Amino acid sequence: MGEEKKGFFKRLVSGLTKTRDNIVSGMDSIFHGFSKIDDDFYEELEETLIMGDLGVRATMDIIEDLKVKVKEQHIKEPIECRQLVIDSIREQMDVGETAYEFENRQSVVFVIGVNGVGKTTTIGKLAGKLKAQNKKVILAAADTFRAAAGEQLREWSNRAGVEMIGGQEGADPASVVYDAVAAAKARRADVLLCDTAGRLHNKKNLMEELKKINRVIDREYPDAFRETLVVLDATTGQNALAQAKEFNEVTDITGIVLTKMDGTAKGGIAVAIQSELGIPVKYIGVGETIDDLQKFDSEEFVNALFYREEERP
Ligand SMILES: Nc1nc2c(ncn2[C@@H]2O[C@H](COP(=O)(O)OP(=O)(O)OP(=O)(O)O)[C@@H](O)[C@H]2O)c(=O)[nH]1
Ligand SMILES: [Mg+2]
Repeated sequence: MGEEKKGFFKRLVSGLTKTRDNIVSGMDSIFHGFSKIDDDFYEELEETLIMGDLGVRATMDIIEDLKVKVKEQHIKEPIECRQLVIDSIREQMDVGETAYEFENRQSVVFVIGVNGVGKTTTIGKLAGKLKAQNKKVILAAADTFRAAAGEQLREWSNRAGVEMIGGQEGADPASVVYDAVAAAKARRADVLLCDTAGRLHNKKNLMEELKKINRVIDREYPDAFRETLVVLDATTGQNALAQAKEFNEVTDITGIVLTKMDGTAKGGIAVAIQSELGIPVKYIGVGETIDDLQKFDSEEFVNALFYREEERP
């Protein structure tokens, strides 16, 4: 592992401490507490995974998978199931190889989510990452609902050293995006990142506005590769899942960004979201600074989630 990667992994491990304590202690007491693999064992395990916010569907899949393997491999000891459960989650969470294609294409990243989940912060962090790869990045400040929103994005654009296109408070967000697309074309930008409002006068308004912005991008920038990221706050657990479902009705979501994974005990929600929606979690936020966004790596994730410091493989 390179030094930078090591640093990221460390942050991930420390960010997931509460989630790990939550899930691992429960699992350990089952794996060590049961002397044989029976219905009670499976029931307890099921309960622990659900309590760990992995969701009903993912939990059922994991248990089914485990039962098959236990039978096939003639496993007798509960403790042997531990690794099987971990492997099962890792396989389920694999994002696939094409997940970050937008980084290498001329693309528009449309970032949506309810208020306060971390959209603007995530865009700032992403801009920093892309800039570090020598990409030409432009930010579109399409949250014109609050005056402070544009200023907040401006700060991030300065921090990341990228350009931002904004509008006055109350300006039509779709027209800001229209201008930003024109700028992206004129300057041959690699990636255009669009920030959006998380709250309007009501939810219907918000959804209609997002559709409108989406249409502008489709119409004005048809050649651009499209990435639509829904940002979800991991601390809200099952609520995050419900939000993702709603946004998925408005537009085709291509990925999830799960923020505030640091300090939450509900990090297992990443597994639930992937399993229930079939949409990959592509990034996770583990803090408030520009370096605190990581690509989702299922191997690292399960390692950080399940192994305590002293037993990490
Ligand atoms: N601890 C932690 N805080 C985060 C993370 N991501 C964002 N935040 C914080 O969450 C708060 C809200 O972040 P914003 O980026 O403003 O959220 P937003 O979705 O743009 O909010 P609206 O524009 O109001 O819809 C800020 O205080 C951020 O610093 C994260 O990964 N970890
Ligand atoms: Mg914002």
